[in-house]
Amino acid sequence: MAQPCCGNLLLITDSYKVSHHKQYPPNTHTVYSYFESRGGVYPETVFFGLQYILKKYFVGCVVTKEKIAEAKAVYDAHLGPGIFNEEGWLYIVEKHNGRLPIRIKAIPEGTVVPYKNVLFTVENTDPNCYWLTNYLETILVEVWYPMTVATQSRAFKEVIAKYLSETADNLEGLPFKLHDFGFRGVSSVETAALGAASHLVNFKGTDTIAGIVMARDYYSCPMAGFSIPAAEHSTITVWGRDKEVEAYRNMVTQFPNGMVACVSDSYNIWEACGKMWGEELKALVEDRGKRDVGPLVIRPDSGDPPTTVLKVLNILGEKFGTQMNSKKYKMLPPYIRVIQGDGINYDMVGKILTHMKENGWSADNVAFGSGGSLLQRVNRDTQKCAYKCSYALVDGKNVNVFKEPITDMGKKSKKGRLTLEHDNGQWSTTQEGTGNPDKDQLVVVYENGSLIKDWTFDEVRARAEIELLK
Ligand code: AOY
Repeated sequence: MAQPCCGNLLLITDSYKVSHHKQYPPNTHTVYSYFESRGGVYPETVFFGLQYILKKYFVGCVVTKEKIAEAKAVYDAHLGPGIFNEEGWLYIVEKHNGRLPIRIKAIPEGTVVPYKNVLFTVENTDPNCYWLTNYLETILVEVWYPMTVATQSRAFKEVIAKYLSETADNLEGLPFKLHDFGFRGVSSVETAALGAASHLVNFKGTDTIAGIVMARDYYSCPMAGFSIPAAEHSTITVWGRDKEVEAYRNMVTQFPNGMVACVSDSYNIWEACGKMWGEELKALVEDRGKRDVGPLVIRPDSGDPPTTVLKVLNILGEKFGTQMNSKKYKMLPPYIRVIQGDGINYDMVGKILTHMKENGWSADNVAFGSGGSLLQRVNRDTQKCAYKCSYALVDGKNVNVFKEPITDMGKKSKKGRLTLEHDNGQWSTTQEGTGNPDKDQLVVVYENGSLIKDWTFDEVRARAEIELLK
């Protein structure tokens, strides 16, 4: 069975919204709402993910008599009879062939915008459908998730780039420095797809296949992310504790060419690095260097991450030797690297890289894996995302619509029609329709059932690129 209700947009809303069509003043003709990040953890937001929502839920004939009948049955039983706007929805079927009479203008996906700016606007294009603009809030605000994951992943990228620029020969390795391990740690497959695609806006390493499929199907990207053969604990421990070294030997033998990663903390990470990789299997590992195939990547998976990574580097450095790079930091030989995938969040990356730097190690020796923190430890408040009505046309009069609660001025909303302007590096949202439409960065992405802009993943990535790489 497919996911419940994803086939019926009428059911993808909050219960109370089903009663809102009765609550507007008489002769309301236009309701205009906007979406913004009102603040939050990261001062700049990467806008991403609206196109998925539009393609999946909004494009084409999304209202039918059958869907209306289904929704009416649900809402009559759930809210009581006579609340659901059957007439309004039937009008959309009859007058608009089931296509939504809605216009959405949005900042092009991948654009990096400081918080407190409008990111998209929504309005009805048929005055009879004034009630529709905010019926759609629930699903549209779900863009907070891909947007927030893309934003946080980009912040990871900035901190890793900073340490690479200080301690590495170059930034070439950056796209593969943060690998997505998060598939199992998210609440659903749709979450995995969205979150992983959002991470791939900034990076190219992932184990979350759902994101690759999403970038392919919704953003025309043939292959958005890459991975390598890698061990899990079971494929090592099933050999038995006394055969751990044989399990490792098998890894480098089965995957003789190209990179291979091997989790090495099943019993004793220090012995695995020192005695097994560093002595018994040393010649096999060095041989990868002689043949110039990809490196062996050793993965610790427990312990205090900064301490563990440093100790693993020190042991491997003692056994395999080190070289000084152009910035005077130590590098392991090119055939051996480390990936830390346990306990990785934004703060921990900085802690590990500082500890390495203080001990003379280049950031280029390591990559990171992140799961739950990357894809699931975010919520709508991370960037304080909200959708608010700012303008209405009522009885032929323009109304500036806003809230300004004395109990929390952080929740005050913008007024009137909005434009998002970008002038010599500065972003600003102009309110009350006073902005210069020629400078407006918002573009029509959806109108009356059609997708007007179809951004590619390459375009999204180019816009989101960090300054150090521009
Ligand atoms: N993957 C790099 C390639 C991926 C993974 C996935 C949960 C990889 C591990 C690795 O090297 O070790 C999901 C945990 C690990």
